[in-house]
Amino acid sequence: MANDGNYIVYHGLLCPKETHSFESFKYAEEIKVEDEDIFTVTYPKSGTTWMQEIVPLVLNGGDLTPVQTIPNWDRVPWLEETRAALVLDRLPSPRAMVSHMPYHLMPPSFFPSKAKVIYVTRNPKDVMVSSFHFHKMASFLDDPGTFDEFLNKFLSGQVLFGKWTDHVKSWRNSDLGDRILYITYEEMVKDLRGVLERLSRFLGRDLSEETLDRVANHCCFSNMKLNAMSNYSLVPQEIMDSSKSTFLRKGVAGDWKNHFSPEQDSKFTAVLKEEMNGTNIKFPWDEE
Ligand code: PPS
Repeated sequence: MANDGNYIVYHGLLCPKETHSFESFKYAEEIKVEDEDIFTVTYPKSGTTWMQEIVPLVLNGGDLTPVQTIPNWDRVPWLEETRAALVLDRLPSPRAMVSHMPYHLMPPSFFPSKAKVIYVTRNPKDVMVSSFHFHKMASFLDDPGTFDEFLNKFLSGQVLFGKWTDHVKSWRNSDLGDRILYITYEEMVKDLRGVLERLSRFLGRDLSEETLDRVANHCCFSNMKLNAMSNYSLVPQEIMDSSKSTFLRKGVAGDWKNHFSPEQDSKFTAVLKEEMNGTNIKFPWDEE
């Protein structure tokens, strides 16, 4: 591990010092994963906050109390962040956590356990756009530079948690069998109700039609944007400047089309195609 300005470097991955430390990674490595644990794993900007809202509601049968009273980072904490050591022991069972870790860097006790994983993937072009705006509003991250400069950093993996392709390939090639459920952000945008049904089956919860409707309604973008426990308005303005961009910014699929030039699109598509070559991993946005 090394220090690099705003970041620490963990196994070659850039992570913000604001929320991560050498101790927090050691804590994550040494955690005793329980069979009942549920991890939502994402490459940053793929739907983490959305799942921090959804998973507790699916687990508790749609009781809104935790999502209305506990900030998302304590309600469903990040495995690798500094707050984990403070809140993990207080989580109700089953424990729900989020993580940006690639597969091979999960805690050793995760692999032989029966813990479940929800892996959310998002069109990397939209991930990059979301991340670009996030870097503008988050004072604890380096300035992203121009859009073109940030695009090059994204493609070369000089961004938070490394290359998108490495992350996705690591989790898509996992040997977790029915311990892992793959969901895309785009499916959630298109049919949140359908995703909730899949999720509740995966998590062994039998939710009524009325509960599914209530959870879907609570977790729509416009309602989450109003929830102070989830919209990051509790974070001081000097750390996240909402006058530059809001954390829950647009919440749509395909915003990249408003940002990419035809040349940037061709380059991005070519690099990703090359890196995903031979993997048999197909996404709905590949055909766009
Ligand atoms: S982070 O920093 O990794 O935790 O970010 P993450 O939460 O993974 O991603 C942030 C993007 O998710 C969008 N988001 C939503 N979209 C639709 N509906 C709901 N309910 C929702 N909640 C969060 C959020 O707006 C960010 O995407 P952009 O494109 O920037 O709007």
